[in-house]
Amino acid sequence: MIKKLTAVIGIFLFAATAHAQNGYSNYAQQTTQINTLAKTYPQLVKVKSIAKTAGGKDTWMLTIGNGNTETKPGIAIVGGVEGNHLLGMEMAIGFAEKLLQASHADSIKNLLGKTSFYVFPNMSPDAMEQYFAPLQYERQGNASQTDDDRDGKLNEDGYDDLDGNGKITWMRIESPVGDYKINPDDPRVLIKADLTKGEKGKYLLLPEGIDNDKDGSFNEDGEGGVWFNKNLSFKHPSFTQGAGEFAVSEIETKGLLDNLYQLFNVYAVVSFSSNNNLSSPFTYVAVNPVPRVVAGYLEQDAKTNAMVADLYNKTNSMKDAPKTNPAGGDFLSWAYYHYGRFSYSTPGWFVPKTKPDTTKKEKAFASEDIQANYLRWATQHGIPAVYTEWKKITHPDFPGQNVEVGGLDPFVLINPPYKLVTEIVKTHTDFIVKLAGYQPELDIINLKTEKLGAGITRITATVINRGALPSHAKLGERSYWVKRINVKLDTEKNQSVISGKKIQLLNALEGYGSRELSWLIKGSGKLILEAGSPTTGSKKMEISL
Ligand SMILES: [Ca+2]
Ligand SMILES: [Ca+2]
Ligand SMILES: [Ca+2]
Ligand SMILES: [Ca+2]
Repeated sequence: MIKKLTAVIGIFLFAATAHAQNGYSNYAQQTTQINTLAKTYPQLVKVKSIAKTAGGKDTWMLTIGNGNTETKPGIAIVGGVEGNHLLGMEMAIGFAEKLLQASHADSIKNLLGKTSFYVFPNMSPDAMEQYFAPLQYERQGNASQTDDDRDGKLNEDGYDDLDGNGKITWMRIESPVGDYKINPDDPRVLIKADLTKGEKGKYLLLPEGIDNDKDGSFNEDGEGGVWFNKNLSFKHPSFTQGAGEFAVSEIETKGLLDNLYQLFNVYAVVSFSSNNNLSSPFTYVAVNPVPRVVAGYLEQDAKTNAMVADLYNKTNSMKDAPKTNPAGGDFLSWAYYHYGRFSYSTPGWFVPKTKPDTTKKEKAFASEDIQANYLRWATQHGIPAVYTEWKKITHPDFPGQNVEVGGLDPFVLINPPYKLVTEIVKTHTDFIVKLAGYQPELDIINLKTEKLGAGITRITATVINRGALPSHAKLGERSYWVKRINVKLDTEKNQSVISGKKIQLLNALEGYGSRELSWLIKGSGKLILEAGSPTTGSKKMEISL
């Protein structure tokens, strides 16, 4: 339930401030952009809906490539992993647009001939529309109905726009048990009082709202059901808000997984979310992989992550984004642990650390605080309307207490001003194109035949990976969903394999790695040696005995 207490003031303020981030596409605009690509480049793009959400919205998938896309190694790109992250959707659609706009250039023409791209631009189409709604707040949940606090009532206590400005910000309540204080570096925001330094808090800090059902919790069950980035199967956070009744309970989650599981050729998954292993890679922790259920990066995959992160940081200027610890049920983890592929995610943008502008008498901050840093960054860059002045209100749950509503606006910490989006899309498109340049590629070299007498020939050959990426994630060796390298000798009727395997599967070949193989064959004539896998492509050679 959402109430507007002071609607008249609200309309006025809403018009003045709510769309400081104008420019992001809503769902209808995204749909138009996607279908325009399919019309403009019919030879290179196929669009389909993988699911219709509980909110009645199609979840789109674009297949980009030349000819038979499933026979080439591929990269999947996923946006809208979190419903409040509009930037990620722009990045995914923007990648498709930039790539196709450049498809006449030889380099991209060649790329589309050897790599397929699968773009899922928006996995949270229900939630993202809250950005464009009359009441703006950061929403992650889709339109499925959920009883988030399991009290038998649905959507009984959502946010309330107490100052009527059309967005949900914060409320601070003066209280002797408050754990927040005014940030001395910037009085517009609050920070946690440091009890270890003997500091005392002055305020309770809560998102703007009323305890509508008087159960003692604020805003615990509003509109918005299941979060895509909590609905996946690796460490599914069962019984928490937004996780869904069970893993992959949502039709759009299932639609994505059904499609990806059929794509054996996908070797890397790049997603855009608050999780980050690109500007700062995951590291190998020796103890983690020992248990039967792997819960940490394998050593070889951590090395690959470091190499890809290095490429990312050379291509991109996103700085200062923190390391993250995925919370479980998330897509980044699923794509590695359950899909068995190289999986990378980045928020795409993070508020850069500012330096004080001494000409304006700004001082260095005494404590690190993302909100104060953001406000100074916004001022230094002339970004308007990112903050709501604190204003005293009467709050039914805190009679006689001093309650104010205000603070940082929703969305601004994760979605930059729109004028920055073009450059972010460009650098991330460059990154994905360069990542495709690291693609594993199988070849056969040093083929030798030696006659040993009595009609027997020894064949030796080296199977190599010409790419910088390993042929598979090391973890993928344990997965049914990853096809390993198949090496096969196609013999004729008058030939027999005396030593060596006619068909053998190889484990992951490291980047630029090789494996020498040999066979003894009795007989004469020609035979075919073939090695390959969906993620590496394959190579065939004719051998004369
Ligand atoms: Ca409830
Ligand atoms: Ca408000
Ligand atoms: Ca409740
Ligand atoms: Ca409540």
